[in-house]
Amino acid sequence: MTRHLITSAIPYINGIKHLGNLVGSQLPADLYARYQRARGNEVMFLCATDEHGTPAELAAAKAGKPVAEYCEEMHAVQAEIARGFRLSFDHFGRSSSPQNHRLTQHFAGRLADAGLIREVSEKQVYSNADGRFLPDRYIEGTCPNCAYDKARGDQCENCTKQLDPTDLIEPRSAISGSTDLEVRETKHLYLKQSGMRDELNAWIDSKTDWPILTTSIARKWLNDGDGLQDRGITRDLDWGIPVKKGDEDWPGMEGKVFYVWFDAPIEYIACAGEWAEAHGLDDAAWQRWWRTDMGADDVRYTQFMGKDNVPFHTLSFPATILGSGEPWKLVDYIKSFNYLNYDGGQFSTSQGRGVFMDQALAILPADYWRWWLLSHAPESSDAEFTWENFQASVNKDLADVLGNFVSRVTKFCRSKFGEAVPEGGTWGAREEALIGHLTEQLKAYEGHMEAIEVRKAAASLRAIWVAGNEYLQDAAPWSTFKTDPDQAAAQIRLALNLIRFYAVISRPFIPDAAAQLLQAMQTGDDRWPNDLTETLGLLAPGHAFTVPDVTFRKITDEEREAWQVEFSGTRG
Ligand code: B3M
Ligand code: ZN
Repeated sequence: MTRHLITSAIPYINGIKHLGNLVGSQLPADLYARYQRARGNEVMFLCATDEHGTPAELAAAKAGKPVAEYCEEMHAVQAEIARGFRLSFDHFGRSSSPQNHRLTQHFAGRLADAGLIREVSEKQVYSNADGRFLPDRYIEGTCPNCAYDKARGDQCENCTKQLDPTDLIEPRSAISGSTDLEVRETKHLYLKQSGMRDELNAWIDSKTDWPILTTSIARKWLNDGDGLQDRGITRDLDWGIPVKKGDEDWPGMEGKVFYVWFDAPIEYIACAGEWAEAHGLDDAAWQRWWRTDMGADDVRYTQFMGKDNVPFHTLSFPATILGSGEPWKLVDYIKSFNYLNYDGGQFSTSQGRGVFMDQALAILPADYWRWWLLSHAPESSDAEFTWENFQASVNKDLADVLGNFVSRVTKFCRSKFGEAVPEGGTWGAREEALIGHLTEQLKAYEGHMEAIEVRKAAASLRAIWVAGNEYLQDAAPWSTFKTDPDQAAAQIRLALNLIRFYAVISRPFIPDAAAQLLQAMQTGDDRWPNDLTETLGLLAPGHAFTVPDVTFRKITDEEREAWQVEFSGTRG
């Protein structure tokens, strides 16, 4: 038995995520966690909301709520949607948890003691009316390039020009609108990660089995000019984790918080602490996942994320962990994803373009989305969601291939033999050939799942479903029945066992359908198949079953067209 620690990039708190976010981290992480559990391994699957930083503050302000209250509400909303998609987190934590406060301050203290932190004086815009420093995006004014009057201090949304706050004409505070601004000196902490280049390079070099997408991004940032610059890890914000050195105050850092990208990855660890607390367990219970001196040396740790998050996970977070000098578990494998595009453009949270997680669930059950998204995961390149493609995949793979197989087999059996596995007949060459073929296909499927080749795994699974259909077509028990009912019984017995087999191996992709099929087959036996001859005889003659309701329905052209129109604009 292996122990798998699995984390998904933690989604920002500011709003509901779109399907592109989902397929880039949480969903494939769930697929892998479910697969490893199904193989009998011990799994700790963690995710959380990323609650700090300016986007959280801005979203709360827009919602007219105190940030803490906004975050609490949005956490509950995201947790509910995650349940809707059947994301099987062992814990869905919060980066604002007390555990993360303590741990983030602890890491900062260790890094300071190791001489890896330096203080830097900077000039920053201060708003007298608001009584605070303003981050770049909190300053608005007229764009010097295109005269757009709502340009932000970091960028003009209208002409996309990157800006400095001092470039803006008539700058004002985005919070109060006040123009009473001045430039003041302020001190910040920097993590001296530039000095760790050799150590990080050696670490990345040792990861020869990582996806090229992951290592190429890491190498680019490590070795291209200023990629590994020292990073500011503090900010002048109200909301966040107060800057402290362990549990001591940090002179000169009063009123400042850690930068969101410093504390967010630390939440992966803190989340395990939250999990332990939620289950009334002690520190040793979570530390055996995270500390190599507490048993985590035999843990395999896999992270899932979109490609834009790779630099933080291959450079900054490892620098934090290595720099602490403490025996924390480092990641063993980073699975990263390209982008999913939406119907000729990009999914966009800020513009509300595409399909968002709550909207998707309002249209169709989770399994339909899980299947499409995973079988089209943007692995080797960007992928695109179109409604035509979605309709075609659902109708073909789920309704025609899998759903139809289940319905034909169970209904035929009910009408000719009754609602129990029929007796009589024996397997012949056709059945042996099918078992041989399925054994090979299953091995391929398992190989792709182990390697986290998501699209290939989906293709193998589909091939296994297809093989059952072809067998049924070829054996044609409905005609066999007329001349040799015993033979037809043996064929249907095999086919009913295939339904159970499909339920077990398809569960990581389509958990609800799998549960429905196991229930229809009236079995709680969800053991992963080992020897297929044995597996396909588990439901013995006389075992009762029921005909399930439609497992997957088809998407009609009218529905597709209506959704195309409904989701062609942007969300308000
Ligand atoms: N919240 C960015 C994102 O959702 C960020 C990930 C943090 S992972 C520690 O894409
Ligand atoms: Zn502009």
